[in-house]
Amino acid sequence: MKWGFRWYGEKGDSIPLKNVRQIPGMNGVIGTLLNKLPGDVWEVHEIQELKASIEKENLELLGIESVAIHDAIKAGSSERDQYIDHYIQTIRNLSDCGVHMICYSFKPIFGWAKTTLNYENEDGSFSLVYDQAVVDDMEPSDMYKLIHSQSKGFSLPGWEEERLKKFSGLVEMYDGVTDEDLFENLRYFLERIIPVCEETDVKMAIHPDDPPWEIFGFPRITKNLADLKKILSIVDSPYNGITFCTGSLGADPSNDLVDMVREIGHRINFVHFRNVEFLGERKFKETAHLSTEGSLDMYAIMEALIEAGFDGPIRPDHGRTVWGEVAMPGYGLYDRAMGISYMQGLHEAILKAKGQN
Ligand SMILES: [Mn+2]
Repeated sequence: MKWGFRWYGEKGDSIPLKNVRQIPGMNGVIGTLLNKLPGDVWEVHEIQELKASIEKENLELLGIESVAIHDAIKAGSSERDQYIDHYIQTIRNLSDCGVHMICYSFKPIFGWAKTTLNYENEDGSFSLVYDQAVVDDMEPSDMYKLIHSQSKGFSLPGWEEERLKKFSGLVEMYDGVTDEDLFENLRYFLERIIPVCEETDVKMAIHPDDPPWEIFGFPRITKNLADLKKILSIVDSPYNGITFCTGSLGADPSNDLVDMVREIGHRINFVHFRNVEFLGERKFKETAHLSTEGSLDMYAIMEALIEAGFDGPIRPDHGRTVWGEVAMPGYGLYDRAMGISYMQGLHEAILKAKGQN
């Protein structure tokens, strides 16, 4: 496995790379170009600049999170071919720069949602919480206001001001788009890009829904094992893979994560490792990474990933905010650093118990 950390770039992240580098055993970061809007081509010189800034600190650019998909592609509107061409050019440019993994999602309007970004735990740390009962009393546009009001001035991925301005137009664009339509639009996209990914050795990794159920009546097609298997069957290629996000999929107790890894582990191209605690029906809190802190068995998930032969990038997903750190909610340094050390500990112990290292 390649141990990574999500990093938003010198201008977008509160955490300097030298601090990431000081976490033991780090291989690299999963980077992004924050100035890119969905549909833009990522130019070679821009990718090179990002890559050089990371390699300067002796870290590797392990992949991109995310190259966002233009809404014309997701909604299946008439301009989609032009944006698919742009996406293909970005895949080629990333490959030319030696970047071989792209995380993306295929969700209309909301990439992820939470109802509290700064929930205070009894130990004084802060967590992200989702409560369906709160969402049931909201209009979709209220979710933007809520996230912005709690983001502490950071621009949160998927909740950019740009998209907020276009919100009513987006709602109109997806009017009448069913789950099946969204899936067919994903098929159209994957059938065109995966041959290019095979040619250029760039692995795609679709991120699941967070939370993994329908919200505000918008279609959602990445919620569970059946959904993911259906997506993997569109193009049966290792380049058409998934981001196995334990905290997203694991928020639904009916998703058996270990079973999922056994079934589709050979198609996992990227892992987000995060624990959640079930607080009630469709209500959960993001916790520290340890099994003892949440509802998921992180040991069993790590063991399943090892048994599946997973050797791609893995990173700690959202952490709590601890020790008074001022950071983007979910993306502080300290709790994610503790998280990755725990992940590495699990990994070493499991391999040694198997006599493999
Ligand atoms: Mn994730």
